[in-house]
Amino acid sequence: MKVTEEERDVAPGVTQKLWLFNGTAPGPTLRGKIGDKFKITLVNDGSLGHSIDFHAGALAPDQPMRTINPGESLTYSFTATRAGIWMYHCSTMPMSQHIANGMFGAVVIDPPGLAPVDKEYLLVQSEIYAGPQGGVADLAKIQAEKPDAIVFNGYANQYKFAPLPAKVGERVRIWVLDAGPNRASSFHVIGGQFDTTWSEGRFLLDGSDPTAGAQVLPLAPAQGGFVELSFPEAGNYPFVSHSMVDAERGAAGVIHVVK
Ligand SMILES: [Cu+2]
Repeated sequence: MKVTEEERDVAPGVTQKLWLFNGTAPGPTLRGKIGDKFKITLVNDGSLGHSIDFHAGALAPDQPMRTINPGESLTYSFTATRAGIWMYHCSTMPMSQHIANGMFGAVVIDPPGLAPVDKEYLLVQSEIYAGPQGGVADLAKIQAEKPDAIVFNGYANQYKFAPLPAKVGERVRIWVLDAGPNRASSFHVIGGQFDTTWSEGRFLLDGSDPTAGAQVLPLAPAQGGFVELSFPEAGNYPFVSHSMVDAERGAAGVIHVVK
């Protein structure tokens, strides 16, 4: 995985010099199953020290999570022994700024026996504390917890501009990770009800009781899970963080459902 520092748009008209894993924020989603061994080479092609911390594996952090200087690399190996959508992030201080400036992503380790679905999406919620145009995340705004935007997959309102498609009656699974760095997420689909929710290692609802449903998937910073639902009729179903000020800051999109 290569760390670079590159300009990216994070909202209409807002460009920031992000710190990135493999050129995107969120970084690439890694996926595997219980027992898989992951071996990641981290290469620092940036101008500052950076590092990586994978929540998906348990190990002594001292060496693999160490900060490396520009031009250096390290190898990080872990074995996935527990299912979930696990955060990874740069852990170089100030960590809040490294995460807010783009250094986060997801590792999905599928729960054994998870049934296939018709459509699967993955959303990572994060916060934008815009620095000057073309600059990096504003540390004073981060420390004051005053975000300019809350975003799914790195760009404010992107799925309002390009809705996620689904069909009436299809089973849709949406994985959600709250990368923070600071704010919780209350993931909700307007007009939808979740018949299945899974978070942090267990089903909250396993879909077996047709009279049981959920309206949100609550996630503290760094928590993740998934929801499943199907749509009763064609239409445009918005999804939001139901922390409403965050939805209004850009944590909102649309699922476009057709017959
Ligand atoms: Cu970093």
